[in-house]
Formats: sequence, structure tokens, C-alpha cells
Amino acid sequence: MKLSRTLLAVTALALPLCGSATLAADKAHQDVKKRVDALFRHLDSNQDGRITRAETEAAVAARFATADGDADGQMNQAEIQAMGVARAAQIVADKDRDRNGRLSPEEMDGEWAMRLFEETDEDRDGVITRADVEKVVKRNLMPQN
Ligand SMILES: [Ca+2]
Ligand SMILES: [Ca+2]
Ligand SMILES: [Ca+2]
Repeated sequence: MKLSRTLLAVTALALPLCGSATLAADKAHQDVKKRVDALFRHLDSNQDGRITRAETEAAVAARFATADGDADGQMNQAEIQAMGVARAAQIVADKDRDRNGRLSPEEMDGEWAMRLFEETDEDRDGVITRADVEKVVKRNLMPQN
């Protein structure tokens, strides 16, 4: 569950969520490719086919600045929802460590970037490859495949 939520959260940073797990298999394959492509387009800033922790943090920080509608440096539930994240209330409840009802970049991005690497980088080399991401996206979209 943790893994699935992390991937959804990270994917939501890069593109609006679309489709569902009920897609036909071939369509699901295209969906996996689209999600992976979109993720790499947004996160792999030097386009070497690998996403590093620094690239992820930079992209997340840029996305945070764009999504921070009231420019208070914090992400409230409405702002998270506006990013296309379905379970914004749950995410705020989970991550709001100082209980001010909003997520600071540290409460939000630090968690996401860290989990992305801890949970997606299965071979623990500090870099996420296409293969790493595809494996996790597939597992989330097509659990029986
Ligand atoms: Ca890269
Ligand atoms: Ca805000
Ligand atoms: Ca907070």
C-alpha cells in the first residue's frame, strides 16, 4: 500500500492521473509506457535515461513552487488536490508532522523523493532506471501480470 501510494504521488507530480487498473492488457501496456515516458520527461532533466535523487528533488521543488497557489511555501489540501492527487486529505493527514494542516516542502517532498528511491530503486544503486520504474508501475497497474 505504501509503495502504491508513493508511486501514485510521484506520478501525479509529473502528469494528471488518467486511466485505471481495469484497462485491457494491451492498453495497460501503453499506459505503463506513457506513465514511464512522462515521468522520465519530467524528472530526467539531463536526459541520460536515468533519474537520480538530485533530479527528482529539483523537479519536485519546481513542481511544488508551481502548485503552491497561495504562495505561502506550504501545500494545503486544495493545492494537493489541484495537482490531480486523489487522496489529498489522506496524504496531508499522513505527512503533516507539525499538525498545521499544511505540508512544508520538507514534510512532502523529502518524503516523496526519499521513498521514490528507497522503494523504486530496488537494486540500491542510487539511480532509477527505466527498468526500475517500469517494474513498479506495472506491478501497480497490473498486479496479476
Ligand atoms: Ca538523468
Ligand atoms: Ca500553499
Ligand atoms: Ca505541516
